[in-house]
Amino acid sequence: MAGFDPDAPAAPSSGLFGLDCAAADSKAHVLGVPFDATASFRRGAAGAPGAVLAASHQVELFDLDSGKPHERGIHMHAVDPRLATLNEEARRLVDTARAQGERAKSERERVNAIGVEVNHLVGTAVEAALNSQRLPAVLGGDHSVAFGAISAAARRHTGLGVLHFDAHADLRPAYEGFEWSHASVFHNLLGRSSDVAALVQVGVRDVSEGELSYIRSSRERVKTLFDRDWRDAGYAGIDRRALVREWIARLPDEVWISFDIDCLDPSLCPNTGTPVPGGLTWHDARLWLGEIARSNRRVVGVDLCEVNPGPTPCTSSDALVAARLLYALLGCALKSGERAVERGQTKTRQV
Ligand SMILES: [Mn+2]
Repeated sequence: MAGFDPDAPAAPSSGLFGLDCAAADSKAHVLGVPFDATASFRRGAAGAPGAVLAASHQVELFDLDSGKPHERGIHMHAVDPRLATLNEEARRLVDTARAQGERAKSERERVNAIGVEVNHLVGTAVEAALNSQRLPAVLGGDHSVAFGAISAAARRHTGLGVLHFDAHADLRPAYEGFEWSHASVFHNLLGRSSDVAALVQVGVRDVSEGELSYIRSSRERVKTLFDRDWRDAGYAGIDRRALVREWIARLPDEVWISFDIDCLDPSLCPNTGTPVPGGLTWHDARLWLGEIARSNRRVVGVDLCEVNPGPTPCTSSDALVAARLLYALLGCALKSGERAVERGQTKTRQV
């Protein structure tokens, strides 16, 4: 972008982070997915792509941890209008199904079919980004939208690891009868994609007994660092940077980062759909991302989900924190990619 001044205020009509990078000139491709129909406590994450775009104009482009990720080019694609249409339809059907209970069989079936279509749309977009050697970054929506994205990445990067930040384990077989619920995303992924080798979870503090036994019987395919253990490590004076490195070492070489913003302390995301007290501080999250960037892992894609800008986005911190987190995620992923190139890590299967 000739004449672009990264220190100047963002122009109101500019793109994500105040940039105006064409897709062809951008290493990172951000895909907004405004879908939140199965949110079980409160909806609103469908508003995240728009609200995060607006808030991103306040993000400083120079980052003390990751440098100048914007120089690699960051482009946000126009949102596919079909996604908004599907979300409206699914929201209505979910409301009917909740009101009618068991009787609403056809409504549940249609919601499940919509989930399949959302998975397909997201998967196709992520595949296109990966095929052109771009870094895909999915901005939800609720966490269900990560399924299509990670499945597509795992087809290309067999043996993929997922680093999953969340207050919840998201390992339920289905939730409220909805097969593609946000609460089931990793159950669906591990059950249907043998290309995903490992799931490492961080920040989990709400887990059902069924999910716990799923983790325990997964033969180490799922490894969960519970928030309680993270907290206790802090109280015990354990070097948490070393702990982070130890957990990152459990991941394979190629990694997708799936970040549910409710992993963070709810004071940072008060409007998120299913907030749980506790969680990572902002600095904890930056520590994890910094260590990933420095490790010999290559981040092949990221998603950021469950950002709910709230009824008055301008007076709430949700979208602003999310915009900064998205920039940190992109910085981490781009840095890890540069380091992989320096090492000559070319395991990527080309198609
Ligand atoms: Mn969650």
